[in-house]
Amino acid sequence: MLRDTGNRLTRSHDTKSRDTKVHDTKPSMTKKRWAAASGIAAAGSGVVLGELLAGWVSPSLSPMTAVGGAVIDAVPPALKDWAIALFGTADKVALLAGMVLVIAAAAALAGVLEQRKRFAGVVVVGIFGLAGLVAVLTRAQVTPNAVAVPLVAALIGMVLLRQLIRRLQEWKTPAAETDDLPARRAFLQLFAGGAAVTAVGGMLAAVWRGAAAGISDARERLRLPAAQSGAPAIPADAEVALDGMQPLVTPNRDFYRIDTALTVPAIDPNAWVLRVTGMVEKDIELTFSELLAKPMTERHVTIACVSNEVGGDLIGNAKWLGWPVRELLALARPLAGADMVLSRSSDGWTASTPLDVLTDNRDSLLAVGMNGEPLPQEHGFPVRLVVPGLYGYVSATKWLTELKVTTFADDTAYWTPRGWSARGPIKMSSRIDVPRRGRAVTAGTVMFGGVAWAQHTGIGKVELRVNRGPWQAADLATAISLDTWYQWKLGIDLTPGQYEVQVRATDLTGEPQHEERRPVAPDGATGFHTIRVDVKT
Ligand SMILES: Nc1nc2c(c(=O)[nH]1)N[C@H]1C(S)=C(S)[C@@H](COP(=O)(O)O)O[C@H]1N2
Ligand SMILES: [Mo]
Repeated sequence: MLRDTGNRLTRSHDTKSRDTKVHDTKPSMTKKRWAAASGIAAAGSGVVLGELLAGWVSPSLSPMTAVGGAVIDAVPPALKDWAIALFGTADKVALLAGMVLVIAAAAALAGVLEQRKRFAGVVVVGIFGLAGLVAVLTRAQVTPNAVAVPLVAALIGMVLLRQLIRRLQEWKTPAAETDDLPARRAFLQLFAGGAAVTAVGGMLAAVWRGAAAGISDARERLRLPAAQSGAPAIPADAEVALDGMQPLVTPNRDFYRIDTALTVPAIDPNAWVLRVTGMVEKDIELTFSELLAKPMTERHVTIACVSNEVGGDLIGNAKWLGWPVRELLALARPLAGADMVLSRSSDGWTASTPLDVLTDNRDSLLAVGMNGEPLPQEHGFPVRLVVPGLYGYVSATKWLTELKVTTFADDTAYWTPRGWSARGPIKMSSRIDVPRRGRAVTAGTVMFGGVAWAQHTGIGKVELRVNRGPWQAADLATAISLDTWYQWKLGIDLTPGQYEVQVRATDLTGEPQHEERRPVAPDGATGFHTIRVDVKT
């Protein structure tokens, strides 16, 4: 009651009294600053409680991940390079931090506005809630629960902001010669509550997301079946003994990661189903336990990203365990005229893979295992596609949920309208890994080493040339298979000085690597990897 009166009394004076009052007995913070802080505590409470609520009622889609996902999808192709970096791992943290900063700034502004004009700040908070709602509605994982969350979050933020500012005004009335202690306490209590919810809840939400709601437990407990068709043994001479070489099989923790997922999808394997739909005689639904009961194949396959620059490291070789996709498609029986499979992940990302690549006798897998363990969550747990010979963006769908048999004429995958080719066979390439960048090299026989790949075709030879001189054949190690990279090495006698060294591969059909430098877009870079070597005495 008293507060109401105070509120009405003070409202008309608000605008004139918004800055420092020299006669305040507690001058530590001005009214304006308290208003800004109130905005942050109110909006922070809304956001954090929204994230926690989402963790409970809508684990696969929260307002923050929805907004982040919408931002990622909306990145214009012109900002492609930035986007590519973004789809790595570290910059996702940067995006989240950026979102938090923008929200905090807007919330502070909302607090100040609300203090000047009743409901002005509340409207700002409401607009942010609406933005969250729109973002959620654009996501593939949208459910009624997911839609409710930003509404609840916005309501919390709006009510809390109004209450905080009302109490602030009762405390810091322009007329007050001395501090009004009860009013001050009333404000500070609510403020401390909001700040505590934001801080503690924020940490809880972060931990919760990090633990991905128990999915990592399900993954730990999982026992993968043995392969009925095991991976051929790695030939003894497949690995070049040379200091500084990359391992022939890339450990999971070092495997490059590329995707548009702001937070790694957490999929309960017991709830997972794969749907085969579209131009098929028979729709199919496959559960995880049904999949694990199928005869498994294990193969080494080197997958690569179309965004890999010449000489880049967005490529890795792993031993994948899975059921051949062609077996599943054979059960569904694709209709005549179909020429593409649009694979879809739990978060709505899609890839367009030529149907024949999934039905020919190469080992395109519905993969559940990577180097002897269940797929790591960031590499697609519980099930992903692995297709020898195609770039990841047109084949390697992680967190797989649907295979739609269709045509290139009728359907378009995620990256196609964003400036990338609808089809993406991997281009042959080669890379020099030794001597490492910046490593001192002494005159004499200098050892060079690296990798070359032409998945599903195979490498015939690798050559080096110094200062554009004649090509010299390197020792090519034995392949694991045509679907993996090959290691190579070559010793070259060099006297002290500066040299330019280039590498070129030729595939098993005799086709040499293209010298012309082309950018990664729209369908993969070409050119020779070129390094400078500084030979010292
Ligand atoms: N769901 C989903 N799957 C995806 C992507 C994605 O953005 N979302 N990116 C693809 C791309 S561009 C590449 S190169 C590979 C990378 O697989 P990795 O992260 O396991 O190395 O995953 C593919 N699968
Ligand atoms: Mo990629």
